[in-house]
Amino acid sequence: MTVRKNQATLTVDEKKRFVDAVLELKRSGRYDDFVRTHNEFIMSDTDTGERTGHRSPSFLPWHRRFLLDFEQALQSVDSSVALPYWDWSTDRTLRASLWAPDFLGGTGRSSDGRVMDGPFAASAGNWPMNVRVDGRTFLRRSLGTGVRELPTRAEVESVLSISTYDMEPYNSAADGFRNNLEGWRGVNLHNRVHVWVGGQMGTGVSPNDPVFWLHHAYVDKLWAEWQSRHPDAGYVPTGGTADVVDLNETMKPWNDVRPADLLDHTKFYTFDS
Ligand SMILES: [Cu+2]
Repeated sequence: MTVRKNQATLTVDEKKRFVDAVLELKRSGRYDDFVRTHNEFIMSDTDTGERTGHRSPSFLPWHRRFLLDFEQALQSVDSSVALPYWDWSTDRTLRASLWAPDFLGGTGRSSDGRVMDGPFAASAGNWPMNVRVDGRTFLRRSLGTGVRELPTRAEVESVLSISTYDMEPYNSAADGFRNNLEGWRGVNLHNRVHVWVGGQMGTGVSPNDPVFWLHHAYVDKLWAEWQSRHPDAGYVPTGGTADVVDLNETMKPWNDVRPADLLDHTKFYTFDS
């Protein structure tokens, strides 16, 4: 059974195996398929039309399935690897071991945002930006400049306390847990982390930065924490909603999985705590 661990607790060997598996997916071309898929959904999910991956109730189950696909791809390279999560409410500075050269590398240089160290630095030669929204072919970050502060634990708690999963109009204007976690409303958790990292993470091709997976693994964990705090609250809507994925409707691009199939993460993995 896969156990997803806090990235701060990984051993040197676990970090190396994770990085090596990611680099192998990149080398084989499989990694860029994930970047492409994510960008296609970012570009097509709209508040007034069909919406599946983002700004909609299915934001959470869609990313859960997307991460499962990626984790299974990693495990096809090295069966010992699981996705780690980044608790950005705790590991909230540039000094976090997450950004060390033996893991994801640090922030970009000020002139052009280019990441200069770690296994994903352009200079290492293993991380070309093939799926991109502009001409720049190197991984970029500007940690803590687009927005100064990552969310605090108190802000996370305030969102976990919201007892309704989602609300009409089921888009970026909605109240409820999902939209406050996604960040279009309220204290802004998930969206703010993308902006805090900057570079490709602030764009539709955000999976170009491997921190995407660690960020979303923590967002996914917060969904699980919300479920255990609100055992009587469930995914909504439950049927007949235009442009929105109802509980028992299948989701694109897979077309064989429904939110209902993804509510219980313990069918697929557990967390270290
Ligand atoms: Cu995201």
